[in-house]
Amino acid sequence: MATVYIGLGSNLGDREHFISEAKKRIRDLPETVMLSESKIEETKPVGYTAQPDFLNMVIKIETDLSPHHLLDMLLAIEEELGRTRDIPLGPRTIDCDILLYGEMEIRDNRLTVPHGEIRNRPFVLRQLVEVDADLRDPVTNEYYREVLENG
Ligand code: PH2
Ligand code: MG
Ligand code: MG
Repeated sequence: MATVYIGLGSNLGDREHFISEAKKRIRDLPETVMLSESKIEETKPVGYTAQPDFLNMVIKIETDLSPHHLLDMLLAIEEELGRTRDIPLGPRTIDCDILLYGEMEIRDNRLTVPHGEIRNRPFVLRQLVEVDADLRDPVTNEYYREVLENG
C-alpha cells in the first residue's frame, strides 16, 4: 500500500458539493482507504487570477492503485463531476491532484510527483502539514513545516 496525498480544489458552482462528492468517490475507489483530511480553506486564485475564489483541501489515502491508474481514476471522477478544460489553470468544478505518492518521484508527460505547485502554494503546504506535521519532501527530505515557515 502507498500513502498518497491528494489536493482537491473547486471554484465553480456548488463548491462544497463538488469537494464532498470527489472525496466520497475517492474513498470508494478499489484498493483504497481514506486515512485523514485537512479542513477546507477558501483561497484566492493562484496563477490565473481572473476567476472566482477556490475551496481547497488535502486528503490522505492508502492505495494499491499504481500512480497512473490512480491518475486515470481521478480524471474520470473530474469528468463525472463536470470538469471541462477550457482555460489552462482556469475555473473548474473539481480538480483532483496527486500531490505525493509515497516516496516516489515521477516525471513523465502525464504526471509530475511531487506536484510542482506544492512549494508555490502556501495553502497546500499548510494543509499537508495539518494532515501530517512531520511530512517531508521525498526528494529533498525537507520538512514541509519548515518549507512553510521559511517561505
Ligand atoms: N488550482 C489551479 C490554479 N489556481 N488557485 C487556488 N487558490 N487553488 C487551486 O486549487 C488552484 C489555483 C490549477 O490547478
Ligand atoms: Mg491543480
Ligand atoms: Mg489537476
